[in-house]
Amino acid sequence: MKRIAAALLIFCCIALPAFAANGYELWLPYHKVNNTVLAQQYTNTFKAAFVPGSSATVEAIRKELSLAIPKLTGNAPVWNSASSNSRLLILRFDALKKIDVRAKLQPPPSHKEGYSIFTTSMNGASRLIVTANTDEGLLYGTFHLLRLLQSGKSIQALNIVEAPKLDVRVLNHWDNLDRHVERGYAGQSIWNWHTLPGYIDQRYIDYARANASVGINGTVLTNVNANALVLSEEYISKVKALADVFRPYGIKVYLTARFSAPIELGKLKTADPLDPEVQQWWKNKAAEIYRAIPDFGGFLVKANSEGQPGPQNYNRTHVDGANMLADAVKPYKGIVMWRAFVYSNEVPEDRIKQAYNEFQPFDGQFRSNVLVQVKNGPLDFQPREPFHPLFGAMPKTQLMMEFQLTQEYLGFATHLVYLPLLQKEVLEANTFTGNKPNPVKQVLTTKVSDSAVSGIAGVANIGSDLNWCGHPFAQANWYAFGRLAWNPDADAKVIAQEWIAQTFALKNQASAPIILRMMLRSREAVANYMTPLGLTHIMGNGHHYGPAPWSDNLPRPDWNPVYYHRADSTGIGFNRTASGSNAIAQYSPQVAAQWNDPKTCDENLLLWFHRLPWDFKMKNGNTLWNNLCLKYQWGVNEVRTMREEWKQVEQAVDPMLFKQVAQLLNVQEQEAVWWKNACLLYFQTFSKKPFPQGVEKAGKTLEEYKKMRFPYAPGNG
Ligand code: BDP
Repeated sequence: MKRIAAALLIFCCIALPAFAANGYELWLPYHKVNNTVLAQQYTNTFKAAFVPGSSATVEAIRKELSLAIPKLTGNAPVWNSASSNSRLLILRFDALKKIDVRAKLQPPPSHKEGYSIFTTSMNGASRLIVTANTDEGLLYGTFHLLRLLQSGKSIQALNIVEAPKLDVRVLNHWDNLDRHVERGYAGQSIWNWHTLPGYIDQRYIDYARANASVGINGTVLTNVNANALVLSEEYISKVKALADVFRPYGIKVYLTARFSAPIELGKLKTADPLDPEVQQWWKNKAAEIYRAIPDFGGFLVKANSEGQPGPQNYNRTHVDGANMLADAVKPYKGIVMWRAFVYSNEVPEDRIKQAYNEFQPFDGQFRSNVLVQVKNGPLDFQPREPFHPLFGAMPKTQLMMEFQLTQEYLGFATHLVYLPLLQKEVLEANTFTGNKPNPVKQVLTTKVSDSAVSGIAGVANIGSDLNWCGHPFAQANWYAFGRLAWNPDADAKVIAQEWIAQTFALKNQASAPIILRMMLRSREAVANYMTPLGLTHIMGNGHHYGPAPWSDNLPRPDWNPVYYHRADSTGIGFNRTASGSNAIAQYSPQVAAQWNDPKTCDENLLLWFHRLPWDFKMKNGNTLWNNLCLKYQWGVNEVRTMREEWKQVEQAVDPMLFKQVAQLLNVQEQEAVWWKNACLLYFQTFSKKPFPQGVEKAGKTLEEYKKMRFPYAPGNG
């Protein structure tokens, strides 16, 4: 018996370090600070901490510090009951002002979520102060402070003033009530609807902590392909249980509203938005939800898109539909996020033009509590797309951005792709609308009216996997989404550095820049081994796994890859200039002028806008065919470099994590090679040209690639 116990003990001791690196703690592992000077500085500061108040949010702040500080410093924080003798003060500004009227204070910004962190002398002694106008501001300030501690920064002389640049910073969960996550690659939905409301999984709390730590202040719990059931009385009580968990962390819940819910739940004959009974049904439903959840955020709606019901079923418009819901939630300060991801079943129009065509004419007609949620890219979250032409084209409508964090089109959860680089490309893109520089990020942050709220959404990459996101590096995309949502001006590289510093307990600091290089490399790598030079949407049908540029068997032409690349013996690409679909005319004249000419068009968007012969001469003097081949090869080579870089950090990272990422990078390399070979062999049937020097031979035949089937690829449907 004793021997078993001893063996168990040894086993636990061996198992523990590995458990610590399983990724569950995300970027909040609070690793022990190994710099003794800093550890002492932190310990001293937290030896006398004054965090007054009894609200649930202040409780959450104290709880977080009680968790973090002992792990970071080895010493628990000591809570003072008075400000005198306290080295750290975390309290609201109105209370702070009363403590020492002569002290030099850094007031927080007026924004309700803003805060300031500064060092000053109070009553003759040096103090570290976190202050804000609200408890949420204090929470964000506390997490900022913890970020500094986790990154090994000195906190002796601080002067930080922060406020978010966007109001609504939400995750969109494409989670079904049966726990299947549409386009989810990290397990099941974390919402266990069956055991709610009685059972509160610790995960819900940890999810809230993680979001609050990066400033995410909302969560849409359910799939855009919505189920009306979530609006039933039974489910509202489950949603309320989650809302109660999230509230202390400044997070509001939102639900997707199925447009036909009045018929399905309310047994009405119609869901016509102009029908008074329908309007009343939604008003009653809103009242019912707000009775249970007074700070309910509002609705997200996918209507008349990919088979979802909507106002057009009744010959009404998106404006009629959105405004009806907006009126229902307005008394409670709720909002409606109405998606612009629509394309018509009937019109044989270039698919990427359709959202603009349908929405732009409605500029100025939406209620002020409606945000039109525009996907990144006029098509659909591809590895690279030009910015959506609606940005800048609806100056009287509040538009919000929808980024996709789950990697539906970027290698699922097996490819390491650091998405903020892709996102920054778009946020910084200049729309040139209004005859002035007007980057997409400015369109998002500019309020179109005094009562408007601004926003941004990220389609979550979170599931029940132990490490939440499947790929350990996919956590960086969740982290960075929050940071960019807070401040779209932020630098993607700096965010990656922050994430690395907090997440990994690196045994040597020389490894951090190597990991950073891998992450920075990953964005161009994926665009090149999947869809270089502006190619798009050439993945497998339905599940979207792997390459299938030959696919042409789906009923709608614009669901098939052949529709997008249009390769034949005369060339490749989609002509979107005036002589083609003229999608280019949806952009401002400056932007259109640049992209209209293949000589001035960004090469990485070339085949998005142009159809060109295989021997078209590109800027480097090489033909289009040769460039295409070399780009694919370059993408593959970059993944190989990432693999080599990861090997260099083996000694610095946890062994289990090392092995996990090493294996995933092997898969990524194999899949990059698969993409390159399958696409080039297929395009070669039209170009009839050999691979140029430097491009590896394909290991399989085109027929072999075409035969590959993946009936159980995850995330589908
Ligand atoms: C597509 C996805 C599909 C989503 C749709 C959407 O394949 O699963 O429902 O977008 O965003 O990219 O509505």
